[in-house]
Order: sequence, then structure tokens, then C-alpha cells
Amino acid sequence: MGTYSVKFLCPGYETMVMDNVQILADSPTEYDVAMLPVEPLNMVLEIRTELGYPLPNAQLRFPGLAQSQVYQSNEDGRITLANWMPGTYQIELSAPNHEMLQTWLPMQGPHIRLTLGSSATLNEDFETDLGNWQTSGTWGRSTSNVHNGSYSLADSPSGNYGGNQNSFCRLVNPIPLQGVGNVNLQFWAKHNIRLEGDYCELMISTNGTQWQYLDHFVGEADWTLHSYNLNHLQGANLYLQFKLRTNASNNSDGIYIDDLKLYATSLPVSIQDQSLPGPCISISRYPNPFSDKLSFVIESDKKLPSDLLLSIYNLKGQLVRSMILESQGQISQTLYWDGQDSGKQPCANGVYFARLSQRGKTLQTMKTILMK
Ligand SMILES: [Ca+2]
Ligand SMILES: [Ca+2]
Ligand SMILES: [Ca+2]
Repeated sequence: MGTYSVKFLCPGYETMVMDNVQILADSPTEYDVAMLPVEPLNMVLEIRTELGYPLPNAQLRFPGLAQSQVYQSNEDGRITLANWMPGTYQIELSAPNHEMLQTWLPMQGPHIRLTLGSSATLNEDFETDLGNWQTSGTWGRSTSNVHNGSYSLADSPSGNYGGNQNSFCRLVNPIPLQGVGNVNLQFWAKHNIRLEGDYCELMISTNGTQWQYLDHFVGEADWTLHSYNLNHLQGANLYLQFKLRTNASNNSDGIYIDDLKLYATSLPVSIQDQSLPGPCISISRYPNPFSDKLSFVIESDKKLPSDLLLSIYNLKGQLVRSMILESQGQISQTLYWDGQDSGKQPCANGVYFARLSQRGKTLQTMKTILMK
């Protein structure tokens, strides 16, 4: 119950925000939402390091989309998406030795820049000692299987683990995550753990006493990078531990862990839409409601560009009419709509949306009412 602002997101449509949505206790809440379709664009994503250098070989995925394509940045750190529907997308961006970015990204303009941090808050290669870790059972450093250097962390450094184990290796001091923007835990693991009743658990906590399950490892796997988005722990202290649990019989070698890193970027994850740094353009219309002729006045603080498009949509989101502004460099120009569709048929009375756009990017949207 109460009053909410509700955001509607859909790839291929403009994001809509509806304010003052009343949720009542005793009746369902129903609203008609008209979402405006958008035109596909060619988008360039620039992937940069935190120092601003282009980052090649970064991989971009869209976990929310059915297509499982992976896009890779080129030598200039660029990924080009051809004929891409503007919208807000769930993205996963990663690069070797950099944090992984998982976020909802507004992709509206033709040019988007993203930064991936490379400095880890915690960088544990297990080469020196286990001073940062508290252990029980047989957890220790191993030289028999390493991902990098001479040592890794292992549940049983020499030989197989024992039966009926419930042992742990946990961080002594928590990692503070106050004032960070993006939290990503990564490590490499290799394991051979019997399927029937043995497993290694990864657990996290914000107070060191109540532990939450994050992942578990069982069966046989060669060195694999595991990566976890922990953005929901921003502002907390992060404790983590690995736990080995085994049953009475049938033992194997166990698990090896190496190159454990926690990226907690305090730099803003810069998502800058650098398109259209040009003039500031505004549109107004009169009269509203209108019956036979609606005037749109388009004004700018500089010369109007010549590639502005005014599109009229009905409440179903169908394009009714579009008009191109043929500017000769004026700062103000008027377009007229006679209430007819593109086939010169009169439109029905009702609500219409007018959208002013430039090269696919929406500059302004407004509602208008046709009432004959
Ligand atoms: Ca190592
Ligand atoms: Ca067992
Ligand atoms: Ca072992």
C-alpha cells in the first residue's frame, strides 16, 4: 500500500517512469502504460582502464537476452553494436586482471564509455603466509597445484582430505565496503571432491557470525575462474570463508584456491553518454487539446541541427506520423500537425505522444490530445 514511482523498462522501448502510482489494500491496481518504440542505432562502447587508457579484450555479455553472444573490445578498447535497440540493458563486462562489472546500463546514445578498475582491495596469492587467514583442520598452503607462483590454498595440502571433516579457512579481518561503487570477488579454483556427500562451501557474512551461502564446489574441475557480484554488500563489512564438509568414507584430493581478489571500486563506474554535446533544444506545443492544427515550436540556444525528427505515436505506441525538421540554421522553427496520419487519414480523438529525436536519441517527449 502507498504511493510509488514505477519504472517500466523494455529493450526497444523508451524507459517510462510513472509517478504517484497508488497501491490500494482492497483492490487491484491497473494502469495502461504506453511505451514508445525507439529506432535501432549503431552504438560504440568505449572500454577504458581507470587511468583512461583503452582496454582491449574486454568481454561484454547481456545475461538478460536469449542470445548468448559475447562481444570483445578491439585494440582501441571499442565494441560496436550494429542496429542496436536503445534501452536499459543488464550487462556483464569483464577483462583479464580487472574487476567484473554487472549493472543495468542505460544505452540511449550512440557513444557510451565504461571504466573497469584493476586495483584489488584484497589481492591474495598465498605466496607469503596465511597471516590474513584463520584456519581449522588441515587447511594450509600447498605447492602441489598452483595457478600462479609457488603456493595455493588447499584444504589438505598433502594427500587426500579425511572423513567427517567440518573445517574452515576464513579471513581474520573483514574487508570494509563503505563508499565503494562496485564489489566483485574473484578467485581461481581446482578441485576433486567426491560427489556423494563431500563438498567445499564458500560463505560470506557481514558480522562474522551469521554466514550466508554463496557457492559450493564438488566433483572434479581443472583451474577455473570464479567471479561473484557482491554489489548488494556496499556499505557493509565483508567476511568470507571456505568450508570443507565430508562424510565418513571415500576421500579425494580436495580443493586448491589461488589468486583471490576483491575489487571494490571507489572510483565512480563512469557511465557517460557523450553523445550530442551540441545545442540545448526544447519543444513546446499549442493549443492543447487541439482540433485541426497543432503547432510545435522547436527552439535552441544555438543553431538548430538539420537532423531532427518529430514523431507522433498513438497510445498503443504505433507510429502515426513523422516529420523532419529542415532547418536552415535558425534558432527556432515551427512544425504543424493537421491531425492526419501518414496516409492522410484523419486520426481518432484521443491522446498522442510527440517525440523529438536526433539520430535515434530522444530529446523530448510530450503528450497531446486531439479533440475534434
Ligand atoms: Ca599463488
Ligand atoms: Ca566422502
Ligand atoms: Ca589434498
